[in-house]
Amino acid sequence: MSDPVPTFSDLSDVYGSETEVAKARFQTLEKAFLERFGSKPELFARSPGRVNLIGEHIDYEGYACLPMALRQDTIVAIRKAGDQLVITNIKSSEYPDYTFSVDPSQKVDADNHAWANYYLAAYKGCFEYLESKGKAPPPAGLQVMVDGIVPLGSGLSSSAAITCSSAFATLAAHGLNAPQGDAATFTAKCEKYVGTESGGMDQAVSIMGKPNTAMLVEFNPVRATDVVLPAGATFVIANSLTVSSKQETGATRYNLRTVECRLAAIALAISLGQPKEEARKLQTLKDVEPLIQSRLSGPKSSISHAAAAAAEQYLQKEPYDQGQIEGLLGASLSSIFEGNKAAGKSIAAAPDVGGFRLQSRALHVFAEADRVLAFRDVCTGDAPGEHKLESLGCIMDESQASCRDLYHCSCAELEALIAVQKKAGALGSRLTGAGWGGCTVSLVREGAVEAFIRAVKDQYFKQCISEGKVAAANLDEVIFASRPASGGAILKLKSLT
Ligand code: NG1
Repeated sequence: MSDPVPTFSDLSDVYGSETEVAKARFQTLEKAFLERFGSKPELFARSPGRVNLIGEHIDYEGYACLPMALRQDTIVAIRKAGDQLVITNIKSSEYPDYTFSVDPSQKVDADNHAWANYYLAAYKGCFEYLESKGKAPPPAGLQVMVDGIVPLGSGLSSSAAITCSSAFATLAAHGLNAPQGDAATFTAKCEKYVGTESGGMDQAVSIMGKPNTAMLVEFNPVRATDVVLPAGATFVIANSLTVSSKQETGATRYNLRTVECRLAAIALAISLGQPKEEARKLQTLKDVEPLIQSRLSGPKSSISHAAAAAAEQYLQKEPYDQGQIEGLLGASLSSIFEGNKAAGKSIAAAPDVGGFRLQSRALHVFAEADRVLAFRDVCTGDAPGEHKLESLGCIMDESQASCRDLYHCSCAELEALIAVQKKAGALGSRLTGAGWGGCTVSLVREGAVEAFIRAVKDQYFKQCISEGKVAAANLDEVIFASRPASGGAILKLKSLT
């Protein structure tokens, strides 16, 4: 965690057996950069997407999750030149050029969902971090070209891939670097400039991911520990082909969940006897644990049961309206979330989706936090392999049921895909990432993967092809087996020829 983001001079250090494919991509990017800017880039940086195996919507509540880095990544080519930030994309017809001033204190216009906002957010985050360390260089013009292959809005964290790679490229272009732990912390903050009240799991695993191992990512401070997956376990990712953009739907979905969880934490703390003024300072459901702990006579392991029991006892099952919550908390919501524009939008939008559901959000978070540790314990335990696979599958299925019934972040397409996958032999199958669309992750026995993928293509994707949602030629991009891959890196390549 205190090691800097690694710098490599050879693509094989990052891409291993897939180096040739990666090399072709880097060559194309270098050529496009040369055509666009008249010079080759000085260096590249890359950071991958991730798949979360278990632990959904709990990172922003302070609880650990268990993701792994993917081979799909974002590459940023960069060069110091001129006196502006010129941000371009290799897919220039889909993603137009943007030009910004070099002033790191400029605001990101989060209401305008521009793709280049992610670069600008990373740029601001880098300077803020460097200033806090007294190491900020004078701002300089930068030419940037981005090439991302993590599917967007699909729960595989394309946003962390672009934010982290942009941050490394910016640091490296100024001859600087940062410890991985610091980079994970400041890039998580960057997403807030873009308008997402993100947790921190994605950036942590995008930066610290390693080949052949999933990671238990914990927070405050952010840290990652290897979790070796059982032999014979293959995780298959499948895209429901429904896109849910957090930037565009945040007010009623992702950001509203973060608001509901914080309100649930404050309401619980008050019910457990904490003075209102103090309770209103709490940020996460994990912050309520000491209060629950102090009332607990049994072992610490039963804390999540006690927390769930408290949520059932003290929070009403029906959604709250704003007036009810303000009465309970003894303050206006605008004062509790003062300065948080994203939360303000969610508070205004909550009546459109029936109000604030505090009990079910808290019940999901406490139980999901437990499932992460149970999943880790199965992986590291000494049960026979087959038994381990079945246990992991059950935990994943329980997580899905909770995401659907308590957190309300599934959708019809995800449910249909998961039903097909269970029928096709998945030991467990669940949405991954924020949900409301995007991808699923399924645990499949190694020897059964081919038949599984064939069955899902036939029973889910055939229909998508006929509806024009995907071309038959691209099916391998929407359903594929994944292995844990390398985390982020700076690439000062010897040669690309
Ligand atoms: P995705 O949907 O992959 O971007 C988001 C959050 C995570 C986490 C998950 C839900 C961002 C950048 N990422 O992931 O931090 O909260 O949802 O578990 O907002």
